[in-house]
Amino acid sequence: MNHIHIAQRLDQAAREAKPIAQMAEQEGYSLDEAYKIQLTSIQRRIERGEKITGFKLGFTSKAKMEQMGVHDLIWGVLTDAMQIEDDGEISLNNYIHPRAEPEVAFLVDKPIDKEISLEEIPNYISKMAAAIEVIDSRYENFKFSLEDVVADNCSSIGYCIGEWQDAKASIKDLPIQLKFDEKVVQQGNTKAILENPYQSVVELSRLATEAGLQIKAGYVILAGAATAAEWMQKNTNIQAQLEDVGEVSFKVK
Ligand code: OOG
Repeated sequence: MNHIHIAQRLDQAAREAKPIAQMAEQEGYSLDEAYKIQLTSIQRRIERGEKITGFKLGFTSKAKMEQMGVHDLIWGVLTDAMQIEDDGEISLNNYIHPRAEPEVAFLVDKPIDKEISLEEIPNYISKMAAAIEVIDSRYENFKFSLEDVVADNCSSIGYCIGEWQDAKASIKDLPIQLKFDEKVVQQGNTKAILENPYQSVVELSRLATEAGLQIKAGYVILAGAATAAEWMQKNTNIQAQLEDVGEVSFKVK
């Protein structure tokens, strides 16, 4: 199977909300090839009229690496079709086996087209918000290798952003919680995200530059979950709270 066929299969699995078997081991593709498959599947979305709205980082915390058994930082692409309105509603029927993660989101002010350092972040990012990412692996049983998950756009399916706030100078130690119907189901701290979630932007600037992609003004960057992910259930209100920054929520029907 060539990478176009693999991208088609993953794209179709997402559209039909039907899981498929893992393919990386059988097809023997490399990590570089997995990113090529990812971009090809994003290209299909763009051809259908979707617009790229940003990037997500994955496996930036130990909690996530341990939960999924994958230990390398990964990145994927967000599109407008993945956006969930704050205080909005989604139907569980459109997903395979979705999970929610509490995250920190950044808004890009100025295009990032080179590798930047932590000190340079304020030149490029001025807003941040509490966020929830919905992940929904296209693979059976939510099981995958590093190459599989990268080809599958890092399990991305949805994201919900709270009200943008001025980016704080230091975000190394902010408690973060995920609540289902007011009950805390996951709690952590931003220091779990690469010791400092701004480091996610630094890593993305390096990886995107290497891949020849620009991080445009207006793009959203999701820094990666601080905690393990939680299975979503019907008729639940899902909320994330990031101390000193804000909160965000949506309903699952
Ligand atoms: C892969 C995506 C990981 C994160 O925040 O670490 C991720 C997965 O667990 O399915 O989004």
